[in-house]
Amino acid sequence: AVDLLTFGEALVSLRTAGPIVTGGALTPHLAGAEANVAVGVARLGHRAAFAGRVSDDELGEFLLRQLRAEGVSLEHVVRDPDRPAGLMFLERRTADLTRVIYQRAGSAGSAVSVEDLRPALAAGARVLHLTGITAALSDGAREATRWAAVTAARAGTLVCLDVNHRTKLWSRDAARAALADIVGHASVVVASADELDLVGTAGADELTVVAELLDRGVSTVLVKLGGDGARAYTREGVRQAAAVPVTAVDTVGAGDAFTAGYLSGHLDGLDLAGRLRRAVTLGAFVVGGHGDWETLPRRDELSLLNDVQPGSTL
Ligand code: KDG
Repeated sequence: AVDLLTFGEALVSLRTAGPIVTGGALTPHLAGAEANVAVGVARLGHRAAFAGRVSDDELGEFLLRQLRAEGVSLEHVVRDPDRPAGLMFLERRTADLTRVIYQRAGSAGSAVSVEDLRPALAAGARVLHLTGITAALSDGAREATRWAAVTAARAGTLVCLDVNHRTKLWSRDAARAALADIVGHASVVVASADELDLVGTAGADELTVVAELLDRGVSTVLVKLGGDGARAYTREGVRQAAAVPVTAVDTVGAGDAFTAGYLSGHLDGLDLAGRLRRAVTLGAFVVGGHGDWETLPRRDELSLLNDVQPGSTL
């Protein structure tokens, strides 16, 4: 069994340095929330596996090569000869605004099914990481996500669900309805403050949703607060962690890094304060560099940002 199993859509992200309409260079990168988490966990030396469907063409090869280079196990990936890779254009519109354009309808990743996932779930994992993005991709992907949550929870695997709401994929009401069937099998729920009511009563405040989740058997609710750090709720109460101060150059992928850090801390047996510390540390590494995951730390780099000032040279 691996330490962490995750599945979803690995995307080819095409990043621009400026507005798309003016043209210029596009650089391809591996992206996708679950792939980002797998890389984050693997960089820290845990055994991470990524499953799901990947196009059987050069773009799929590119995605798998990136994941393989990061030490992520791909044994249970299914190649799809008929469907294309999902694409995401990340347009750097201004320094403070990045815009996303998806071309992912009908992609290989969106066709993931229960049958695709059976071998990976049977092989077992200590942690299964799921996100609301996969549930948004197709009816089959939503059912596969729900099935994986049920199956893993029954096997005693810790199930982590990141709400990860994507407004370009579905409405808040559709997300809330779908996630209601999944969240009851999760032990750890991750959300930003504005996503929290997607796993609870519509419009309810943070404390109300947290109480609902703890009642449903969730053991830890993590609320991401960006530059303000994060809050973690358990039955014992609430704990707050400050963000690690960095110069923010690109926030894309920060939430995935946060989750990877938290789950790495769980795998290492750290207490809640230690898990949160690692979560905000990984978030800071990604916010402070370009790319979804490229600047994530190796284990020997975890303390690298301690006492760093703008412009520090080591
Ligand atoms: O969390 C970063 C993700 O937004 C990015 O990698 C793409 O998974 C992605 C998505 O569906 O938006």
